[in-house]
Amino acid sequence: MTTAMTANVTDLYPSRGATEVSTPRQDPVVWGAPGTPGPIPAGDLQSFERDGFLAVDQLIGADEVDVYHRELERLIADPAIRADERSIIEPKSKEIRSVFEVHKLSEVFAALVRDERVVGRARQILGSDVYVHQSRINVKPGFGASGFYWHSDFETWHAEDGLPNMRTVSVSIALTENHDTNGGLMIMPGSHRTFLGCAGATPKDNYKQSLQMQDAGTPSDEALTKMASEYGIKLFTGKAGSATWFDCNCMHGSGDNITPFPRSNVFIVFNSVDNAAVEPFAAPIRRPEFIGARDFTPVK
Ligand code: 6CS
Ligand code: FE
Repeated sequence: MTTAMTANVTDLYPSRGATEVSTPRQDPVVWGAPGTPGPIPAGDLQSFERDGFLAVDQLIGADEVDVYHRELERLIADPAIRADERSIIEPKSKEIRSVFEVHKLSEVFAALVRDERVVGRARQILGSDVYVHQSRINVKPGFGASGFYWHSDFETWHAEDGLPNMRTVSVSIALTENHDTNGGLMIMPGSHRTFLGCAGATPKDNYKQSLQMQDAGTPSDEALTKMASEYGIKLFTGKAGSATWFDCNCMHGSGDNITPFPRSNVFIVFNSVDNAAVEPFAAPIRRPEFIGARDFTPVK
């Protein structure tokens, strides 16, 4: 067991050392006590515990989707947003790939974060008040937008952002239809119960490259083959307004989008206020606050 002491916090999940190393999950998946009131029915919480994810067919209505989709279009058409360091540009097409901290850039997305259908589910899963660790819109335009290689978000959020425990949940809300052809989210069901510590130290300023194409923190082919054979791979499709909630440690990724149909979503990461970021567990410096928040104010 690595006992790297970072601000007096034991490193439960070693990663980015010389070799790849698996550690069984040492945290609950659903932190809320059984029967905790909230929007998620008990049966769905149980499947979230088992699979590491929960699909919601219509988290927001079609009319609301138009509001959020128009807001996304407004943001990506704004030259000031494009020039902002919070915008990540597609390496090939030079189109906007993602815009981070949308809950601060846009009152429309700030309202979505506070919506009980959204934050209420996060509180129920995490069993506490929550704050936004990260938010982004992923545009994934058509005609070649590149995907996101296999990874565990928690591996990065632990190693680079200093989240001590697996008490973090993400929601991806589709703003355009997620077909089975335009680069949808893929998750290995059940993979959240094993932490895969990746080999290879984190380069300084890693985020400048990792948000376009992740390298540090990506699993080996052997590990991925073993996990995919054991867990399988589920592709998430759904209409605009559908959502996928997934545990921070799910092994997931998405393919390129070579169709003409954009696969745009808004992605919000809720962290428990009892799991606030400390110093990175396996990186030389913190990532910028627009990627890993340091404002732990609970969402009210
Ligand atoms: O590094 C991160 O925080 C981001 N990277 C990916 C590929 N997924 C999670 C997160 O948005
Ligand atoms: Fe991810």
